[in-house]
Amino acid sequence: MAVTRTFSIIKPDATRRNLTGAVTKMLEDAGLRVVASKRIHMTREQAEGFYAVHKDRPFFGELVEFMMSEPVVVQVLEGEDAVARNREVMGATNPADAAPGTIRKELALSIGENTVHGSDSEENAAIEIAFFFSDEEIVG
Ligand code: DAT
Ligand code: MG
Repeated sequence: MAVTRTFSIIKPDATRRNLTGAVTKMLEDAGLRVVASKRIHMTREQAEGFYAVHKDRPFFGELVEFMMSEPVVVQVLEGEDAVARNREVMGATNPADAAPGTIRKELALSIGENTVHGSDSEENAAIEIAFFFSDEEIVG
């Protein structure tokens, strides 16, 4: 397996509860390396653009409002098979369904306020990384 990159967001429910470090530690303990990181307060344009794939879903409005509600930390993570490794440590979308030891099981509040985003494919990882980071901001 090759060393690859994925894109992660520490969501507003986590920054609000001062869990940026706790989430990052779980990512690092899972073998992922933070090669870029910044704290931002998403604009409506950013939140709507980033989640455009979900624009016809009933929860889209709620999702956009949530992502704009407090600062987030956007990160690029690097490691062996990073997309799959990150999805594994994140756990299922709904924390009620997430496996013990995963970030969402241990820390998430609900299916909406679920602590972390992670890319779902290498193709989307590249798109999502480019949405928030320039090449110069990523230091591997
Ligand atoms: P994931 O974040 O696990 O990739 P997704 O891409 O299906 O999940 O959905 C994106 C986000 O939208 C998810 O993290 C939280 C929110 N969401 C998904 N399904 C939802 C639902 N049924 N009710 C409220 N929010 C939901
Ligand atoms: Mg998704």
